[in-house]
Amino acid sequence: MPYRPLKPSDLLPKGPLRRVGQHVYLHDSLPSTNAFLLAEAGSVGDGAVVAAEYQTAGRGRLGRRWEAPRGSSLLVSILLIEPPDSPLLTPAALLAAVAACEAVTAATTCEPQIRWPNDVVCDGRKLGGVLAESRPLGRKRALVLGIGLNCLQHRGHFAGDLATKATSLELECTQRVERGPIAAALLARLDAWIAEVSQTSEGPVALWRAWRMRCPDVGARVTLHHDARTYTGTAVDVTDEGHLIVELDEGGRRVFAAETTTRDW
Ligand code: BT5
Repeated sequence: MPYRPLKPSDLLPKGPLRRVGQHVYLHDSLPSTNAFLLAEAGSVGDGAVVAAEYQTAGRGRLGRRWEAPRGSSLLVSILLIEPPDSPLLTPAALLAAVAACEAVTAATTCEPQIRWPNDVVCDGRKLGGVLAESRPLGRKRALVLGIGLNCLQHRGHFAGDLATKATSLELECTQRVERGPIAAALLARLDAWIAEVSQTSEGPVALWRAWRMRCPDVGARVTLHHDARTYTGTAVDVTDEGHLIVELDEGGRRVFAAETTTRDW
């Protein structure tokens, strides 16, 4: 796939950032940008950003894989070193999904939505995914926000079940897709939300509102897998923690946690 390799200056927006992007590491290939920052959290410092053109073991949730041809995508992770009771820990994935939608909306002609829990979708197909992971780091926690956004893929790049369920900005946008401005917008929106949620009392509510505005799932039919069982029903609401409340076809309501539930397309 023809692509222009990303440069550190592509990733940083023109305006100043508060926290994100203190150090930017660009790799041609890594096992996983999230794994890199979790392993190096003690040495790379708060606000570090790592991006890779290719991942040999890109991670999804619950042990799944994230697949992207070399140079096709934005594969980016951000490290935040947080106190153990940080207000960023619970909404981290939600924050990254909102920032990814806002960045794509600002930098392209595509306006993605969020599909519960944190898929970034366009026209019902998956454009991107986010993975938030954390681990103890001394008395603090290393929180890593990882974002994968499909940018330059053509139809033939999506194999197997991705052929019908994935999409890219190249396929969705009317204009030429350049990864640099999207990456810069992504870091700017992450930086803004991180400051708002961690420093203002209204931040978490504002983030939650932005997430709901982009998530049309209330009222949608859903098939969910949890604890080796399949559930079907209608989504009726989302809790403050981001869990999905479902009116089950078998009767009754049940709350499904984002971290332990998978959803059929
Ligand atoms: C996610 O997991 O959607 C989170 C993906 C996060 C990837 C980023 S890339 C940078 C950072 N470093 C990492 O190692 N990871 C993060 P989940 O909801 O579990 O979805 C995974 C599922 O999405 C897979 O099982 C496939 O079905 C599908 N999938 C894999 N690659 C895809 C792609 N490029 N586009 C669309 N769907 C994909």
